[in-house]
Amino acid sequence: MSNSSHKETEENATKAAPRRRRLGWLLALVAVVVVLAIALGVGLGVGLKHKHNSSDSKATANGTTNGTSTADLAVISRADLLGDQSRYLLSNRNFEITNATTQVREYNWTISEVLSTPGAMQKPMLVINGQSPGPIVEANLGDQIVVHVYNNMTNQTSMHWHGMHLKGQNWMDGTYSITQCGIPPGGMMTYNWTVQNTGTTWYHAHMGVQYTNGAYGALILHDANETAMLSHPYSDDVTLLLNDMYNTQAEALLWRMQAIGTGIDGQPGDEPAPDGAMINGVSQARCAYLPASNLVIPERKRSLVDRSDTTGTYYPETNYCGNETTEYYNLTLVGNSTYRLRLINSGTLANTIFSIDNHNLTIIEVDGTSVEPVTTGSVNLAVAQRASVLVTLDQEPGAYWIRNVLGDDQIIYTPTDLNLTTLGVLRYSGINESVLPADVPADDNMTETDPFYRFVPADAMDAPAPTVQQTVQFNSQYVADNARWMFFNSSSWQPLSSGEASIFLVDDYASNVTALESNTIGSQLNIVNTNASGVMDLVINNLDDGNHPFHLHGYTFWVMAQGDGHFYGDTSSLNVTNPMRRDTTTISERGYLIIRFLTDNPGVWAFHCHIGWHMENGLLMTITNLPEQVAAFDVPSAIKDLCTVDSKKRR
Ligand SMILES: *[C@@H]1O[C@H](CO)[C@@H](O)[C@H](O)[C@H]1NC(C)=O
Ligand SMILES: *[C@@H]1O[C@H](CO)[C@@H](O)[C@H](O)[C@H]1NC(C)=O
Ligand SMILES: *[C@@H]1O[C@H](CO)[C@@H](O)[C@H](O)[C@H]1NC(C)=O
Ligand SMILES: *[C@@H]1O[C@H](CO)[C@@H](O)[C@H](O)[C@H]1NC(C)=O
Ligand SMILES: *[C@@H]1O[C@H](CO)[C@@H](O)[C@H](O)[C@H]1NC(C)=O
Ligand SMILES: *[C@@H]1O[C@H](CO)[C@@H](O)[C@H](O)[C@H]1NC(C)=O
Ligand SMILES: *[C@@H]1O[C@H](CO)[C@@H](O)[C@H](O)[C@H]1NC(C)=O
Ligand SMILES: *[C@@H]1O[C@H](CO)[C@@H](O)[C@H](O)[C@H]1NC(C)=O
Ligand SMILES: *[C@@H]1O[C@H](CO)[C@@H](O)[C@H](O)[C@H]1NC(C)=O
Ligand SMILES: *[C@@H]1O[C@H](CO)[C@@H](O)[C@H](O)[C@H]1NC(C)=O
Ligand SMILES: *[C@@H]1O[C@H](CO)[C@@H](O)[C@H](O)[C@H]1NC(C)=O
Ligand SMILES: *[C@@H]1O[C@H](CO)[C@@H](O)[C@H](O)[C@H]1NC(C)=O
Ligand SMILES: [Cu+2]
Repeated sequence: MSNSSHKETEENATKAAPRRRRLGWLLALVAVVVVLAIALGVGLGVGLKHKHNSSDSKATANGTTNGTSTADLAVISRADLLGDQSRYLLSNRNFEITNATTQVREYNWTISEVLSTPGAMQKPMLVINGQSPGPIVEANLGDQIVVHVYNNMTNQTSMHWHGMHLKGQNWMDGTYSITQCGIPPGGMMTYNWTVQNTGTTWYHAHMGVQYTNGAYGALILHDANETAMLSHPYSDDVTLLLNDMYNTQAEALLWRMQAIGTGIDGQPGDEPAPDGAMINGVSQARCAYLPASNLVIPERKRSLVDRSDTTGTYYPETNYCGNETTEYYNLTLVGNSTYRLRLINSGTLANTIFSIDNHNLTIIEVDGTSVEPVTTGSVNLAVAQRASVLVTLDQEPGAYWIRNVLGDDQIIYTPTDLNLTTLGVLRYSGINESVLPADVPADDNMTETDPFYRFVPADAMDAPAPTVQQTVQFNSQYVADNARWMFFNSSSWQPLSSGEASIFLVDDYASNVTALESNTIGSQLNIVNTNASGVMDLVINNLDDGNHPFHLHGYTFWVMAQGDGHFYGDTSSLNVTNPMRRDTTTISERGYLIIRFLTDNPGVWAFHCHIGWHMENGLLMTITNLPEQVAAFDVPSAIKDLCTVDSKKRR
């Protein structure tokens, strides 16, 4: 019932290889179980998954999407891609943290496809106003955010504001096929929402695996009353986006990963391994991973590098490894001062373990919640998790390595030239910008924070008693056609038909509460709450042998319990004294998680694993609160109209 012990973390650190070996017999076992399940008709979800329909994207013979061949794309230099790097320091943004007034913060964004070089090789990217990471969106509690998103890509898109409560504004959540239809190519949508909760977070495209190609950025929301700020003086505030990175276009990797019968590496279910990592968009990744070129995909017949392939995107063989000079992310700060570093795992698969050589870090905020300080040598964040840490420049003036080390527990195979460590340089002011740290020692500063560490909120709040408990389970399994998908109970999520979004289906169903109470939308798992003053416990059992960082949209939930094994008991006697509140938390392999939240936020809210590959394999379910209120939402007609365009012009 208590949180996972530190022992588990140590096991995790060394388990990449064993997991691989275990997979062999586990899969054999699963295959037997699935065959039995088919025979017995057991409701394991077998066969319910429809084949993902990727044929509606037009690809030309050389693998580019219709309308844009990569040869036509604008090429952006690394310097232009990164933009003004001084923007990561709050003091350079002329932003006033205040609770005296509120204001409208308006942004015009164009999302486009370009070629650029964040590491050693050029790659196709999605950029916002020509940059990746995109602009920093910043506001005070109570401000109105207005972002006009122009889609200059060949595919549809949507933009999500991670961790925002959006009470009464569910249609601004930006989840494709759930709270809106896609913004079509050449189209526009205005996101217009009120800042109701604050802290360090991020925004990202929420359609397919688009954000992996670069459509993401920091979202920094201030509260003049924030405990983390008021109880810890610091001289400036620095934002650091940390993520894994892929030199291949994410859609190509996804297509390979979902190849029927073989997956990306001959082992269905294995996730594409990253080629390196980034610190604020700067990478030292040298090569692009592609599976062995002779891998035959039974149902798709052709390999990714076969130019006669008409369904996938290929990556030119001549460019598997690049030879552009790589750079380090530079950060110059004033000696003897203390800074707040806002760390964001904006990645797709791997945890990031952040550290600065010779400097301790004190964690003061996690996922927007001020916490009792914890001092550590490094901070381990799963995908989509955030933490603010204090660092004091109390060492000999000089240059020190900043490290974003990828956790290897999610990385199943080792791509060419993968270095788990991506470096930046912290320089004390006065040190010449050409000075590098003396050497590149091993990652020796790893007094790692347990990823399941139970933080204590600094603003204590006890959890209320639950009024309703639901238990779900998830796993990864083969279906009848030998594809492998991920399931919540017996359903594996995929976007609804073109022109449909769950929020509008609830509308249609409002007169048919029975349909809703079957806990499905279409054929997909959707838990319905109709009590406006309810308190829900969601118990999630992980039947899979991997760790999964889960995120609930629209909420900062109470983490009531997590641990090994599966929970099938009653949750009403769990400890309610000031549990941690956050929006993304990891469910360990074959473990469980129990979260609690009020059912007072009307809307259709996604609950999903934030590993991009897993979400695309179906590891997503929805929670619909107060369907009558959802049906009565006054959604702007311009947003509803996206569904009309969508059904006519999909991708
Ligand atoms: C590209 O789109 C145009 C216009 O929709 C269509 O006529 C053409 O056949 C498409 N080409 C391919 C290769 O799909
Ligand atoms: C892609 O294929 C088309 C048609 O086969 C050809 O005209 C075009 O030159 C090719 N483009 C590249 C970049 O190879
Ligand atoms: C956004 O674009 C519109 C139309 O071009 C313009 O009127 C407005 O001033 C722009 N807003 C910002 C914040 O740039
Ligand atoms: C557009 O979407 C299709 C289907 O997912 C994908 O194959 C293609 O690579 C995407 N193109 C871009 C530029 O994202
Ligand atoms: C993207 O922008 C270019 C230049 O403004 C324009 O010609 C093109 O039509 C736009 N494409 C889309 C899909 O909006
Ligand atoms: C944003 O929403 C507010 C409140 O509903 C409204 O007053 C304002 O006009 C909207 N702004 C835009 C640009 O749509
Ligand atoms: C505004 O924030 C300050 C702390 O920065 C606090 O002392 C003050 O009471 C707050 N005012 C309101 C109206 O919340
Ligand atoms: C801010 O803190 C002050 C002093 O503790 C309190 O009076 C005020 O209500 C708080 N404001 C908000 C918005 O929480
Ligand atoms: C990289 O180096 C190789 C070998 O020196 C050379 O053949 C190739 O053209 C270079 N590629 C680029 C993109 O500069
Ligand atoms: C920090 O302050 C101490 C004591 O004043 C001084 O000796 C030291 O040089 C300072 N360090 C830096 C980096 O400024
Ligand atoms: C970091 O903290 C540990 C434990 O408090 C302490 O032993 C160590 O000296 C500190 N390291 C630095 C560089 O301050
Ligand atoms: C970091 O500083 C070095 C030395 O000035 C410079 O060459 C490099 O381009 C900088 N890195 C980035 C990402 O700007
Ligand atoms: Cu996952």
